[in-house]
Amino acid sequence: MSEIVTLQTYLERWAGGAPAKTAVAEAVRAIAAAGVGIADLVARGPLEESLAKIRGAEANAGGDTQKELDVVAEERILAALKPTPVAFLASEESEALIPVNPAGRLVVAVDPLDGSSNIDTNVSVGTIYSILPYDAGNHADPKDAVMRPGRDQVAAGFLAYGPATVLVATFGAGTQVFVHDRESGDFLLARAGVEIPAETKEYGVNQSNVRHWDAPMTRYIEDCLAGKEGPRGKDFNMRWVGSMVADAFRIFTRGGVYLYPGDKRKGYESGRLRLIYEANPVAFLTEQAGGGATDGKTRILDITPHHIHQRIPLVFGSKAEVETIAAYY
Ligand code: AHM
Ligand code: MG
Repeated sequence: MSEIVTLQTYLERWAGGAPAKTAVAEAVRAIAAAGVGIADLVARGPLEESLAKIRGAEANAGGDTQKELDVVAEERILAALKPTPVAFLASEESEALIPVNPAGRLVVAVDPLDGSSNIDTNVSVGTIYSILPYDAGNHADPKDAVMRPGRDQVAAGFLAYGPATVLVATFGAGTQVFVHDRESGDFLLARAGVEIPAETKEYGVNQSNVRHWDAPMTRYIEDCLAGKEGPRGKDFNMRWVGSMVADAFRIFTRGGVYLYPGDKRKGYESGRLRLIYEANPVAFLTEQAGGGATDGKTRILDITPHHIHQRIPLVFGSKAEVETIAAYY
């Protein structure tokens, strides 16, 4: 029987006692622990109906409506990070950076609850995180620490609260899948060194937006829809959960591509996903699993953000298919 490796053991081995890595390990452990609490809330489904309620008339920092669970999830993550070496938290739900621990040497960026529109539908939702170094001496404004291209991330990952609560994590040396074991309470390593198949016949996109898309995107999907007889010479399948974490988990399991392009709707010119706490962590995980991530023209991890809550067109998944899509652009 192969060795059972808990998240704790994995993190200790990875950090090897090095202070900088131990700090990252502490932050990831805290986020995972907060995630277990959020998963418990999500699992109560309609028994916690109020969590799916829209908060007053409030919109979050990105201009979306805020649900009760969005805010509760942020509070849980912030509380879990307090005793860790994290200096600041950037969150989808808060306009400005939130101070966490003045002695911290990391910044964490999170989407506390990804897939908010699915909260009351018993469909997977999740938490996405990105971890970057913070140096009080170098970063005059703490915001400078998060306004970095994604290639500077030291770790990233997401939790998906589905039939299983999973943690997909990278520390820059491959992508690992951990599964929360309800019996022991631990996250157990289930798949090490995930490899996304380079080729695929499966794409995920919100096709109801077709009339708003630009020409390259429309042409790509038309060619997929044309199937065997079309220019792609193969029949495609379509899957769209509407929670990026769930779509990403499927891609990490069997390949595929996820697309959220920019479109002509007001506010969607750069798509829907946020660069710093959605696209960057998923791009890091994807590349570490042999896949690709682009905005159509530029590698996601090479884009320098100009705003904490900036959106970015996002295509990620099976490498060859991502390259094909980039070629349409
Ligand atoms: P959220 O963080 O507010 O939940 O928004 C991000 C979500 C993604 O999880 C999902 O893929 C996408 O938005 C769905 O958007 P749409 O409802 O336009 O299809
Ligand atoms: Mg999200």
